[in-house]
Order: sequence, then C-alpha cells, then structure tokens
Amino acid sequence: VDVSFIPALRAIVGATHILEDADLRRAYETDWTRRYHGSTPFVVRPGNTDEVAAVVAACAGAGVSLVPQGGNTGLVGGGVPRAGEVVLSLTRLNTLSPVDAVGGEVTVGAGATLAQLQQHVRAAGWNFGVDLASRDSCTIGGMIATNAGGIRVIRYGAMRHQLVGIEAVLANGQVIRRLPGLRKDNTGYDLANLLAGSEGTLAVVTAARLRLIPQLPSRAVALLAVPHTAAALAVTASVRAGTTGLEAAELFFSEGVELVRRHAGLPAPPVGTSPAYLLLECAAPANAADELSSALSTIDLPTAFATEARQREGLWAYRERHTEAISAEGIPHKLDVALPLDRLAEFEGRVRQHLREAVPEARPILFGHVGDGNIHVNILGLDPDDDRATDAVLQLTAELGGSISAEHGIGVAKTRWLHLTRSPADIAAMAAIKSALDPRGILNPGVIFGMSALRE
Ligand code: 2HG
Ligand code: ZN
Repeated sequence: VDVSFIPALRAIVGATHILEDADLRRAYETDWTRRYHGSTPFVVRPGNTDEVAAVVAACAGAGVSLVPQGGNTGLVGGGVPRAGEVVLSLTRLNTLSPVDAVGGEVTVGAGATLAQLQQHVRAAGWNFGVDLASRDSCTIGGMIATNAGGIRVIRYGAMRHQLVGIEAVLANGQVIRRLPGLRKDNTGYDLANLLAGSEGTLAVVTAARLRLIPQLPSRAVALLAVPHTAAALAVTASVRAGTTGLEAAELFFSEGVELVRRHAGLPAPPVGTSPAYLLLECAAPANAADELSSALSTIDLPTAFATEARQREGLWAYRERHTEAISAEGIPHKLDVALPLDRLAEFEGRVRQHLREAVPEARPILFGHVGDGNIHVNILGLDPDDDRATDAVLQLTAELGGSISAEHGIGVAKTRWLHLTRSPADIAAMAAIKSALDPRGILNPGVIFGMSALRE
C-alpha cells in the first residue's frame, strides 16, 4: 500500500484515530475465532459519516482497499484484512437518537453495540427484535452487513426485517441517506435491503433507522430433554401452532452441554443428561408461563420451567455459552447451515455418520435455531486449512436443499462453495451489482466472491 496519503487521512480523522503501531493494530487484524488474520498498514477510525465519506473517497483516489469492521465478532473472516487492506473501524459512530415513541423507531449509528441499543430502547419502554449472544460487542452496522439472525428470528425475523432506513457511504465517497422513518416508501430500489447481508462489499453502513417492538414483560422458558432431533422438531411444531408468543426454539446436544459445563463450571441441566435438548421461550404482555405450559401439557418429556430472569438465564446458559466453550477448547471450523425443516433430522444423522467414517479426527458440536432450520456445525480437531469436513458438510447441505450460509455470511470462509447453492445466473447478477457499485473493487475485496472472481 502506498501510504503517502496518510497525511490526508490524518487531516480528516485526527492523528489519534489512525493506528499504525503494531500493538494497536493487533486486535483489528485477527477475527474472533482466531482462524482468520492478516495485516493492515493502519486502522482508521472516523468519528462521523462525513469523515467516513472523506476517508473512503481518499482511499478510492489512492486505489487503496478497505475492510469495514464493527465489533469484530464475525465468524467467517469477512471483517479482518487479508491482503494488506486498510481497516475502517466504525466503532466511534455510536450515537443513538431519542426513541420515536409514536412510530416505535430509533436511529442508530453503525458503531453502537447491540447491548447499547437494547439498553437505550428498553429505558424508553420498547425492545429490539434481534438478540444474540455477542450482544455486548457486536455492532449494528456489522449486524446489518451480515443480516444477523440470532435467537428471535422465529418471531421477528432477521436484521433486514428491522430496517426502516439506512445511511451508507458508497465506494466513491458519496453518501446515501434514507433515514426519515417512512414505513411506506416504494421509491425505486430498496437499497437498505440490498445492503443487508452485503458483507461490506457494496457500501459502508454508517447508520440505520430501526423498527422497535413492544416490551413484553411476561416471559417463560422451558428446557426439555428430547431423545433426538425429530422429537425436538415435533415439539416445536406443536408449540408453534399452540402459542402466539413463541420467541425462541433452540436445539443442542449432549456433546455441547458437556463442553459448556466443563468450561463454564455449570451443574448438570435440571432435566438430567439427555442426547438432545430443546429450549423454548414465550413472551407476552401477561401469562406467558400459562401459554407455554399449556402448549406443552400433552408432551411427556422431562421439562424444566423458568419465569424469573435469573432462572431463565440459568437455562439459557447451556445454549448461549456454546460458542465460547468451543473456542476455549480449540479453533473450530464453523459451518452455519440452514435446512428445510423436514430434512433437518436426516441432515443431523448423516453429517455425524459421514464425519465418523470419512474424517474420524473431526469432533462435531452441533447446535442452533431449530425453529429456523438453522444448525451451527462446529468442528474441532482439524487443522485450520483442512477443508475435508467443510466440503462434506456443505455438499450434504446443498444435496438436501439447504443454504450454506444461514446467518453468518459467506465471508472468506465459504467463497469456494458459493456455487453449491447459487446458480451461475445468480452469481452473475450479484457480481453485476458489485461491479456497478464498486467498480474498482476496493470494498472488502475477496469477500463473498473470492479473490479472483471479479477480476476475470
Ligand atoms: C449462535 O447461534 C451464533 O450462538 C454463533 O450464531 C454460532 O458459534 C457458532 O457457530
Ligand atoms: Zn446462531
């Protein structure tokens, strides 16, 4: 990288917000999983949208590529440098507008964390529809760029479904601003939704207008010991049909619980040990516990209920602490797939069997959002560049009509497998959008399409 334009960047953001020192850069150069890393000449930390626009324009002028980064909680290598790109950190853009209590909306800077947003809107009597375990670090801009899902998708949808408007900086430094809070606005293309899930390849998200949901004070969680995935699906189906307030349906297995218990020092789950576990949560203005227990009344499986916050968190810990427990054990391969619900049980059985036979060193830990057909296949025991298990799992996913990227994105981790579930016509349409919005390929090069794809 020709760094002769650093003085220009210093003039834009101030000298203290260009991090050149190796010690200061380090945290931005390695992803959360520790599997993906690269080096950056420097990290630039603009403080507002105009500064982002000026930085992007300066980089575009110098032909320098950028990797936009938020809380660096991504799991597919899409937010860290790979080939000497400049890291554009958005964490200083963390403003939160007052909550619009009439429309139930708020405008949020890209760098605000999910927890900051939650705290802000809860204090005003509202809530936000997306929640996930990395809430204290993940940022709103990154969540939009990855179209993050999490544990409430079954009721409220993913990040894209919360978007009322967006502000973003294009690759040429121009700013698009659609933040007025119009629930109805069919004026041409929906650019906000185009950017949701674009993984930093089309524009840099700087702010968003988000819809809020009512605070539902009555909550109930049930943890069930289930014999297998098919049983978890059957219970979820009947609770889904028998309640109005189902907010989460999570599946995990004995191998994950064993790891979580060991790393988090937790006792055995109150339902005892079981091959599989199903966690359900209902939320309502009142009587969520009655709704959930009556929906489960015909189901004869060991079940623990919790309504108090502390007890609910206690049951959730067995599920939410999977990611950190796995990471404490080693550097996993993380495969985030979705299956049609009627193929999910078959998928789980076949994945385990195939890995046992073909990649016996692989140690799979499966868990996920069963209501969405989304399973996180984590695999320990393999070298970071050993792709045998990844290949097998993603091939099987495609064969069963699933998606190779449910909610984490393609990043750089899955570019090689994009063709499995996207046709040549699909990929050509996406590449045309990419080259129209970023003709010089300076925004997050290599992500989604791979390093060579766009230069052909
Ligand atoms: C979750 O559901 C996250 O907890 C992380 O999507 C999943 O660690 C993973 O593979
Ligand atoms: Zn997840």
